[in-house]
Amino acid sequence: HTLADLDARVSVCRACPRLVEWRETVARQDRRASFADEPYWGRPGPSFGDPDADTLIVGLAPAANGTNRTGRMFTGDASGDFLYAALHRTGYASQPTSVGAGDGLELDGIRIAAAVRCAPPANVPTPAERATCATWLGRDLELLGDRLRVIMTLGEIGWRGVLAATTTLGWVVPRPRPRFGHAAEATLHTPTGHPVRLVGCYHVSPHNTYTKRLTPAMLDDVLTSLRH
Ligand code: DU
Ligand code: SF4
Repeated sequence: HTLADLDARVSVCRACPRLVEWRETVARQDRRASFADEPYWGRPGPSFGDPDADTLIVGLAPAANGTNRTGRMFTGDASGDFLYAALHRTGYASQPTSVGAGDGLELDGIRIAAAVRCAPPANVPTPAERATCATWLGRDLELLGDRLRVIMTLGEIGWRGVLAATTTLGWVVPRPRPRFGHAAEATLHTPTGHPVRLVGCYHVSPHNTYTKRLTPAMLDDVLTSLRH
């Protein structure tokens, strides 16, 4: 299987009934007024970016009117605008904005995934939904293989999703389990002994960016540190 096969398969997943209902209801009848006439994706969000990436960014979950509308990770909402501007400033993205399919955006060296691929009500997935979707994250990790050097998570849900997925895959995860924090770091090892850095970053949600808990400079610093 290739990453393109994986993207196709995750796009039709229906494993979490509550999230299937929510993603489809928003897409069908609860669109934000400003997007009322637009087509909505209404499905799980596949990962996006460079298939030869050595760096994986892991977010929380699609926004109901963001990725759930555009079908691309972090695309179509304020969180994504903040993230892609930073990826462009730090040389990972070909342009500072992500609008959706056909806009010409390419990422270089980076792939973006999420701990949960379907938009959850109030942006809060249940523990069972997180556990179920960790399987898809694990498949992304397996397909990136030994090219993968760094995983950066935006927020604690992503951090925990990575620890769950890698533990299931038989990676060596430090004990006690590393704790999430902004610029927190740990080293995981794949079953073949290949080291992978895990780096934490506060999530790019408006809750964090409007209050300046996460500033553009803080995000740029973490992104730049991924290259070291
Ligand atoms: O069709 P494709 O070349 O595999 O690209 C699919 C999708 O992935 C495209 O919308 C751009 C993105 N992408 C990227 O961001 N960086 C790459 O190096 C290659 C593809
Ligand atoms: Fe499938 Fe993940 Fe969506 Fe659940 S959240 S339905 S596991 S893609």
